[in-house]
Amino acid sequence: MEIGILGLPQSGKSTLFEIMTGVRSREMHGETCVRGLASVPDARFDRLVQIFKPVKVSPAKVPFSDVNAVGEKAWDAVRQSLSGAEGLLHVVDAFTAASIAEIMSRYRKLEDELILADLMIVENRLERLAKMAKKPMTPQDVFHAHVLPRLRELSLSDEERHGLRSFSFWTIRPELVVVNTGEENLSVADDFVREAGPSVPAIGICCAIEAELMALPSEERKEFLDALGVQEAAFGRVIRAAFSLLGRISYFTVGEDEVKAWVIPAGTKAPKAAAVIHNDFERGFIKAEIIGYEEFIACGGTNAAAKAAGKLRLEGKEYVVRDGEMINFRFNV
Ligand SMILES: Nc1nc2c(ncn2[C@@H]2O[C@H](COP(=O)(O)OP(=O)(O)O)[C@@H](O)[C@H]2O)c(=O)[nH]1
Ligand SMILES: [Mg+2]
Repeated sequence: MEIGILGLPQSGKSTLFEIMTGVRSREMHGETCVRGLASVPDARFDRLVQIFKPVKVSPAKVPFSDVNAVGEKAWDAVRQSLSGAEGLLHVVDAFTAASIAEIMSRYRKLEDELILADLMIVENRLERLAKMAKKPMTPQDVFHAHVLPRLRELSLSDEERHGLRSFSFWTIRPELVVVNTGEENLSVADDFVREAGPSVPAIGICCAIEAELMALPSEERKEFLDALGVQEAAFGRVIRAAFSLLGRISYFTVGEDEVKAWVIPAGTKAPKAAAVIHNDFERGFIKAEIIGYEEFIACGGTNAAAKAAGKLRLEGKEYVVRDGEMINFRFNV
């Protein structure tokens, strides 16, 4: 479920990547693509950690990739490094821009390149298909000939998306725009949202302030945020938005040994959700014992109290797991 970071040179990609993952991308000279994991901030998870005080704490994670490529071959490097990325984060430099028009034109410059890159692939493929028109087409050829000319207008099903996977198209992947604002000009992100319209998910952040924040010892971060008058760091919102952009949710397993958030696609049924922990959990699935997070807290934050209040449910194979549920799987192999 990797997310690739895209943007024009010097837009703040590596700065953002470093803040989110803690991996020092700019110090890794000679590495074209740097990968790192970002923890997804979740107040519910933090509360469960407070309650259970576990030995091990395992929040949900999202993998990000930062590409360090310059020069003529930069685009090829980006294309190759991010071919497997499921989603994209497009960082736009708004901290050196003089006007919203300039920000929009920077944003569109890269978007146009992405569209063009996809169109070239489409055209090559269609040309090849036209040449072999006299030969019998495979079902895949037929599918490509049908879908490729209409790529941008389509809302693709998962199956169709899968059938196009080998092309690594940019424009069919979910994308979140990160407007990297100046220290004095945070509201320019709202202007961007107004200009780009509701179909473009976007978040404003000032990477310079966030980098300063992360350079502080963790005890001092809270004071820094209080001084800014905000509850949490903005990069946390970026990670969360990226996480939901990919249609992921998390469920929790809790105990004194570990509190862990497990990541699954929204709409996953209980046995497949269990397989994320171990294949045996799916193979030998019997039931899922489930307590909703809100109900657990409302009952005072103990399993016994939730059980006594009748909040523990037993669900079977067809149950679709929901975000924030606390689950204990019963299985037998
Ligand atoms: N003033 C200011 N500078 C920034 C901000 N974000 C990044 N920079 C600076 O812009 C330069 C390019 O950043 P970098 O993350 O390396 O960009 P990349 O080429 O997209 O990876 C660095 O000198 C950063 O310190 C910001 O929000 N405000
Ligand atoms: Mg960089």
